[in-house]
Amino acid sequence: TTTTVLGYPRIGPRRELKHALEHYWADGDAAQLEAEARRLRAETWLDLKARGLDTIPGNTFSYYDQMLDQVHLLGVVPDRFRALGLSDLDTYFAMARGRDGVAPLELTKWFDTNYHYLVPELDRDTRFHLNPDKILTELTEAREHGVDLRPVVIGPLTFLLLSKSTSPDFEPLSLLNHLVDAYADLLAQLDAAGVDWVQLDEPALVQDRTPAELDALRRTYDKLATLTERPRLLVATYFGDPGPALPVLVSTPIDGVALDLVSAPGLVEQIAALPSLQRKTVVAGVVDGRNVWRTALGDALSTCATLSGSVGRLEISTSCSLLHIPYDVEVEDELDPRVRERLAFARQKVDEVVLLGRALSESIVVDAGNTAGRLINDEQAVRDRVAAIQTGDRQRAPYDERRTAQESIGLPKLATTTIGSFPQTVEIRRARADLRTGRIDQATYDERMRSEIAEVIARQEDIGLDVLVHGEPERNDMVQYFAEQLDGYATTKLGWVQSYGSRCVRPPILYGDVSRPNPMTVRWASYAQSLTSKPVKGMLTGPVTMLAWSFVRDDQPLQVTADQVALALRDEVADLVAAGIRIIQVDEPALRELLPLREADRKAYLDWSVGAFRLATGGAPAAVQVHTHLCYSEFGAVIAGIDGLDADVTTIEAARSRMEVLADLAAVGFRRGVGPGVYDIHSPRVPGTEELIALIQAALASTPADQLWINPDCGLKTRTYAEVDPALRNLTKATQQVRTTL
Ligand code: THG
Ligand code: ZN
Repeated sequence: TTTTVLGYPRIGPRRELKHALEHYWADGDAAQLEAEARRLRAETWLDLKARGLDTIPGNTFSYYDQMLDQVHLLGVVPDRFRALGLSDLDTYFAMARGRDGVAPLELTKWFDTNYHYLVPELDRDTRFHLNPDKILTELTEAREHGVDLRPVVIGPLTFLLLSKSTSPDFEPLSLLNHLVDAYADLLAQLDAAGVDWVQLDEPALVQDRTPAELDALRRTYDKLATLTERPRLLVATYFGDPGPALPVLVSTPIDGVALDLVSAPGLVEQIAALPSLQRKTVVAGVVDGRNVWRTALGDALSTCATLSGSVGRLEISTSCSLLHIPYDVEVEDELDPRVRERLAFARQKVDEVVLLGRALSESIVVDAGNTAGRLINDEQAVRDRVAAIQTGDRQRAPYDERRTAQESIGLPKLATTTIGSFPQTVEIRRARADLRTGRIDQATYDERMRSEIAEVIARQEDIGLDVLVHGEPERNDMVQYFAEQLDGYATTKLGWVQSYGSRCVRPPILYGDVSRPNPMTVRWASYAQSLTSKPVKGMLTGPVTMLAWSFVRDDQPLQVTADQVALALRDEVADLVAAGIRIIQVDEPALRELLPLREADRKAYLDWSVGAFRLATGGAPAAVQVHTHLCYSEFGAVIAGIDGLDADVTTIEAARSRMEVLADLAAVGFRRGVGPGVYDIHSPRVPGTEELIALIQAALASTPADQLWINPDCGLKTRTYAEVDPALRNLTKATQQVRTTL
């Protein structure tokens, strides 16, 4: 038995790569960036080797994203970037970030993780031009450190299935034969460079695939695996069960397959039933690569022992790349030790894999006193409360009744509002940093936040918005802010995980039963409301997003955890109502993100996720208006769920898709309030009044005026006042002009 991992974080234990990238983008010193990248790669390889891992994955480093690397590897850079005439490195970053008015590649979620990749663009004229310099250089670099790598490359099928067609009536999959030729060339070059194994990642196989796609799978690997000049081929699937793709894949003459036994434990039985695996290597993903809990080593060991009888050769591994978890739990010296002893970040996961390998080959007994799985913060009161939830708790008064009751709020047609956050100025960030380091005390900090709120309220009154917000200056991140105040949640100091490019998040860790010791937002909301006669929205993060952007416990169904969080939010809603707040927004930007990869699992997900939202908001009286906000414009699969949330008003991203989502909503009979964003906050551009009028009129074509709200796409925290102020003034001006035509 040998040991490996499918991939490793690359941003650096202290986000060194982020800082190096941001320096490069500011000052253009490529040599400095390259030196830092080389140092980080070497550090990773040497650490993995020192920890005792047998096989070390290569090509896991990336300046920005592994799909973007693949665009470079295959020479499929769209013409608009080539035309810029930049160096290879700057062309690469132009695809990631855009440049000189040229729009970047689209960014989208990597399966059901919180990582985002850049979407390759392919058209009917696309031809592949192999460019393997990055992979080959890293092989040489690693050898200088005495390390032989197993290069990791995205497989041809997943590459095409995740790419976007930019020609009408053109399917990227029709490029498969050309692409397989390019991979054949790559394999020959890797073989010539002395590579023993190559890992081709095919996570697209854990999604629903058509018979034609399964046929393409068979053809691809029959062809690649019958080549004579090639390293041994390991095909990796992860994030789920490859289902019918597995027998197809293993019927081809590939040498090994990596399987995610954490997300699909049932695979163990399937493996035993596939005789072709008796001649292949199975890389068993028994250590969870995307969550932070220590592994129950005894269980993992018995899985491995079972498998070793039914496969040609067993290699122990993580379920997926460790890209999705932080580097090292040892540096988290402020974590409650009872929480910390249950955690394993990337370095500790490697140690677990190595330990399992030793235990299996040397028959060592592992860690009987393992703390994995033991719950701390077990709150019987919380569990009792979840057990006592009634159907009626998720049900507000009928919409017509609510609508009448809410007339007392006194809103005009085409009511204007914003999504919640206002620009996080340098002063706000400084105040937060100063509080953390003790330079200012809590009272001084609170005073600074209050004066910021007063300014934000005054500005909104001046702009003429109808429903105001306090601007959220006190919040670092919409999930972390609540996690810090809830029991059962821990936050980390350095637990950074790459979200996209140089951007990272520190997902909080939900480790036990969740409850709310104190009100979390009431004092800020009621202070803001005391400054104005216009309604101020109370702002909360919904239960699904609180889970989606955290590491969650794996010892109970997500649904139960979601209901615990929902009950805490329900209490917050009650306190906001008691404090006189008449509009409460519960954001669920991540509702779309946790959607299961397979169609068959989606209904159950939407049932519990929508149910949790309704539990959080179900206690709001009829006269209180509940809003929700959802990010991203791809709503197709969740549109019925959005209706199911039963919010009085839903604000969504729509500016970039020209209001198409409204027609989709009308098609499912959605008749509550809707605020399609008329202003794309992801761009610094200030929209003009005429353009906004046109968008509002386009929206009115499918939505009645008393149902329509006018607002930006998303929160304004990443923008500056120089952009936000004129944009909002144009927004209210455009709205007033359209109102006169109603
Ligand atoms: N919060 C959390 N998770 C998220 C988002 C969020 N996941 C999905 C989506 N939003 C990801 N988008 C971003 C956008 C910006 C940044 C990260 C993820 C970002 N991060 C800062 C950086 O890397 O410099 C660090 C922010 C911090 O100090 O906490 O800019 O909104 N939880
Ligand atoms: Zn948003």
